[in-house]
Amino acid sequence: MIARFEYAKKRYAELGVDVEKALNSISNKDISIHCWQGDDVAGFENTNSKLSGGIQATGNYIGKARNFDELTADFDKAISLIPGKKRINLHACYAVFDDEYVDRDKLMPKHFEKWVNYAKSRKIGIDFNPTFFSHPLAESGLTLSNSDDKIRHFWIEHAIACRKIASYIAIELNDKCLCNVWIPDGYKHIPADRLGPRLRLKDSLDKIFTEKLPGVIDCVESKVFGIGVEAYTVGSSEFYLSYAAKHDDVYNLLDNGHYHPTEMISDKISSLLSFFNYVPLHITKPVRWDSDHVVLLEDEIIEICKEIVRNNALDRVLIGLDYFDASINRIAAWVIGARNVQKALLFALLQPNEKLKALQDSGQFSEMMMLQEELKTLPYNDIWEEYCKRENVPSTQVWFDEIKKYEIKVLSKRV
Ligand code: RNT
Ligand code: ZN
Repeated sequence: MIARFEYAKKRYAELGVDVEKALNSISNKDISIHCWQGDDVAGFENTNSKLSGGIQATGNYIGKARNFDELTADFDKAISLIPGKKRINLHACYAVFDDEYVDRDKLMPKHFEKWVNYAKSRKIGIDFNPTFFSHPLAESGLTLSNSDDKIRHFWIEHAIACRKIASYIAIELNDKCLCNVWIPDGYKHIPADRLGPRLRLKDSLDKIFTEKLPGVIDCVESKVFGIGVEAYTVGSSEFYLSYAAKHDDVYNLLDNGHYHPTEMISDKISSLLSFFNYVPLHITKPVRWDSDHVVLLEDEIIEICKEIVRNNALDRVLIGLDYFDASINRIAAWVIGARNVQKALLFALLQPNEKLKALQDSGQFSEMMMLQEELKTLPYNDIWEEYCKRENVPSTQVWFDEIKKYEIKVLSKRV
């Protein structure tokens, strides 16, 4: 093993790549893992609201987590098999109610105290999201853009409550907390008025973001369409990009499932880096639509990671995962997707980026193409295995044995 790693290191060094530096960079980069893969975006409210908002988790695999203890136990299992620094991404519907249930506009920091203690004990960060779906007041399909002032006000209050919770989390963990606004608002049929809902959304956002809150990085997430809202999405890409451009402390989150199928976010990151301090991401795998399949190690994921690394933007691009697959072991889904993002990042860190840029700038495109292709088959996996070893996680497919054992011992008992 050592011999293979040393050989691989030498091969990369020949191209000017410092493998130790790459290993050091990757182990310091945190990835925000979405809690909602563990329970098909169900949350803990127990109000019988079905998942709504034009998103869907399909499948019926055994063992979905049903409460805080189960979800954190499953998450623990997942992160024990994923190398690198981890964060957990929470939605407001994962509030833990010890005494009585409160509606979303009344949520308070205390409802996330258990999560904060969990994060402290695991030494991980937390990111946060208000939940604008799976709720009776989201049933009309419109939340922050609703023409009914009462409904719109309810959701504004919810978002403000969530920003306060995000600030509480940031202060408690002595960290930043990304707070992401995604709303499902839109229409199934061709609307008669496209501007009205957008102006109402703009006004709602102004109210939500009035107060600057310590530790919070605010962002907005656009979308192209959802199930049942195919004709019109209020929070479109142009809408939120313009909003973020006009508001100093609001950033534009890119979800790679939220664009037309041939539109790649790997080409958008550098544009946003030209104007914004932060570029938050949701990494997913869209199949024909925003299907939120498990992230695989594919060209676009590698290209996204290359953009982060070669633009020296590891601190500015905030990586989060976003998918929900209920058709396979949910913990395996977490681990496969997160390991793949780690693999793509490591691959990107092992590119001779300065050399490749110089070839581009001097117009040497034959050599640039040749080198990019040769790099694809360098002994990358030997570096990956060494990385996993240093991180104390299984370096090969044997991690799946842990999943099988856990499925028998724990998941299969959840009936
Ligand atoms: C939906 C968005 C959003 C959600 C999560 C659950 O299309 O991608 O980010 O997936 O908030
Ligand atoms: Zn998303």
